[in-house]
Amino acid sequence: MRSEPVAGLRHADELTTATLLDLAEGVVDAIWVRAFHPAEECRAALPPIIEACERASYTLTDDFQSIGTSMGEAAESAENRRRYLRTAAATCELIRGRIFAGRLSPLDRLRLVLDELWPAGATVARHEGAMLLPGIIRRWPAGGHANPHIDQRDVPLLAGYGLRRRIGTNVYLEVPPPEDGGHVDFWGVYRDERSYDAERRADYGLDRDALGEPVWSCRPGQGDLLMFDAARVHGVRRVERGARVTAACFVGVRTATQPLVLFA
Ligand SMILES: O=C(O)CCC(=O)C(=O)O
Repeated sequence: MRSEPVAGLRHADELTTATLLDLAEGVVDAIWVRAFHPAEECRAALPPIIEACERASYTLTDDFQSIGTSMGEAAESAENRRRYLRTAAATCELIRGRIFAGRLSPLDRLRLVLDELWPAGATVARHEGAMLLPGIIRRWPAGGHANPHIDQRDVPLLAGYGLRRRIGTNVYLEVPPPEDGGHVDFWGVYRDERSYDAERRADYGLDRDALGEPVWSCRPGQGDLLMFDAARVHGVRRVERGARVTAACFVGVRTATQPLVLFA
């Protein structure tokens, strides 16, 4: 693997203007805020999430379930891209109206907080006037995992933005019991997305066995928020028991004088 080796990860434990700017500039690698969203509100959202996951179909992999068509899926074909744009508003309404049912969802709250903290505010990303999906829900049942991967900036729906950084952003609504996996493991960084493409597996991501030990592993608690540079190779360790549920999006960074853009 040609990513740059690192000795460990620097992370901040508060979300402030200063830590966001540090993450945007690569001064810190991650922001990990404990108990960002109240645990009882995470728990209340789980039954409608399970119900919606049973109905949803994620086409890229069987390794986890997803409510909403993701940017990763949209990047696979023109038909997926059309579906992504066609379904974004309905997915947003399902998550806001049925799943969080009158309570502020963690990603809606995050968007407000980012709008207040970032010098030029934060908004939903758009493509030719159409809203991109601002958030998605993912569920890993026992046995679920995600291969190590990066999330690329160079994808068609984001082309107009010229993003300097793509920040992976997850709020953990359910986590497996301690010792039962679900960690987010981190390795090195790909500066050049084409070299990542050259090493990709046929399904998605990279071979975990070829990467060696992760440089940092985060085991988030229920309600925690984790934000990290998505150019850094990351993967979800296999869930041995229980389940893992996240509210996920990406935060796109241009410069401090341009708004952050959110998409999933
Ligand atoms: O669920 C997580 O903790 C990380 C998910 C992931 O791989 C990503 O956000 O790209």
